[in-house]
Amino acid sequence: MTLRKMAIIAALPLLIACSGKKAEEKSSPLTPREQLLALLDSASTSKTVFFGHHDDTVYGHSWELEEGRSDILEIVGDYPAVMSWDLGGIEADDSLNLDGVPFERISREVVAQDERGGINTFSWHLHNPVNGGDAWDVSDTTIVAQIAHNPETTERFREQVRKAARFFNSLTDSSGDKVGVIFRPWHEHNGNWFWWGQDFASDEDFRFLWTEMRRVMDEEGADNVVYAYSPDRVDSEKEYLHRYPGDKYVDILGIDIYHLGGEAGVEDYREAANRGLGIVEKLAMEKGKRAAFTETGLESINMRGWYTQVLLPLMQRHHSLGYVVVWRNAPDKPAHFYAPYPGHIEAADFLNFKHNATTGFASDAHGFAPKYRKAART
Ligand code: BMA
Repeated sequence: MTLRKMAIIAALPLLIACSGKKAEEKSSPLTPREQLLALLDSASTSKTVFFGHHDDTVYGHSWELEEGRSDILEIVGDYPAVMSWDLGGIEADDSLNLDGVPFERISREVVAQDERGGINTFSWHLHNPVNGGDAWDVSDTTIVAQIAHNPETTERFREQVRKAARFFNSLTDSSGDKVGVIFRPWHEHNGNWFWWGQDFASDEDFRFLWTEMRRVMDEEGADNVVYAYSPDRVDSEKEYLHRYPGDKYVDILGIDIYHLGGEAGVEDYREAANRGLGIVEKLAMEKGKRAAFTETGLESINMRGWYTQVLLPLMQRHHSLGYVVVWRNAPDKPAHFYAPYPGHIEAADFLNFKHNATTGFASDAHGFAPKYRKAART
């Protein structure tokens, strides 16, 4: 045996140990946050925009809380790639959220969506911590200031956030691992319809909602959460960033823009959406963030071909977006729906939308599963 060979043999255990370690590192699963972000990156680079629907599997236009149903599934044979949910009510220890959905059911649906390879996102229409008024109660315009400056209110606010954090922490899959979710609090803050809206807070106090919320979420160990920022329509980058809390608080740059006024409003919508999404894409690129169309839709879809003629061209033009979410199909308000349902005249158009290469549904998201996603979930 040559000296050289002997040296190699002597070094073998070390080499094996090293390569073993390397292999282990390489195949170790991503954290839930990393998995979610990687999935959005895959969509973005492959010019796929995932389709999402609020409360998709918990009720539809003419049914409520049945298991296994979805208006989208019943039209196109696939689930949305993104399920949107709302945490409103968790802060008051309610068992049902503000739209009557049991939180226990939402938890199960989040896990089911994760198991099918899709994404979950949460908004939060929370009651204020001063007088318990709902998200739309703007009669007291000092709520945000009180949260920021009145120690007792600050503590009540922290407690609200702790309850949200505990809910996120409780979202675990069948292997006991936490499920990564998107959280999109303080949405549409540049409007004046929520107590955290533009005219009801100073810039600094509004930012406190974000920074303190995030501090408490981190303190509670809610490390499975990806954060989305989503103002309503804006005209400029400056306006978009007006109350931006800072890069360290936000992972996804989003925007909420609805098509208002039926067919007569189509140009206004196209213009506002092209402008807003252009801003979101540009800033996301510059800041190394993900981009999304966090809420949109045409209530009642009272225009022919809306999905393929209006929404799809926006998605094709702004293909770096990770996803687009349309709002809910309310079971108790017949005109309050944003996705077609079986029998609706736009169901056929929606099927064409689904078959277009740009749009991604749950099975597409499953195909994009990040390389190091846990074996159990691939
Ligand atoms: C609004 C409407 C309301 C609903 C709220 C929160 O846009 O859909 O009916 O309660 O969102 O989901």
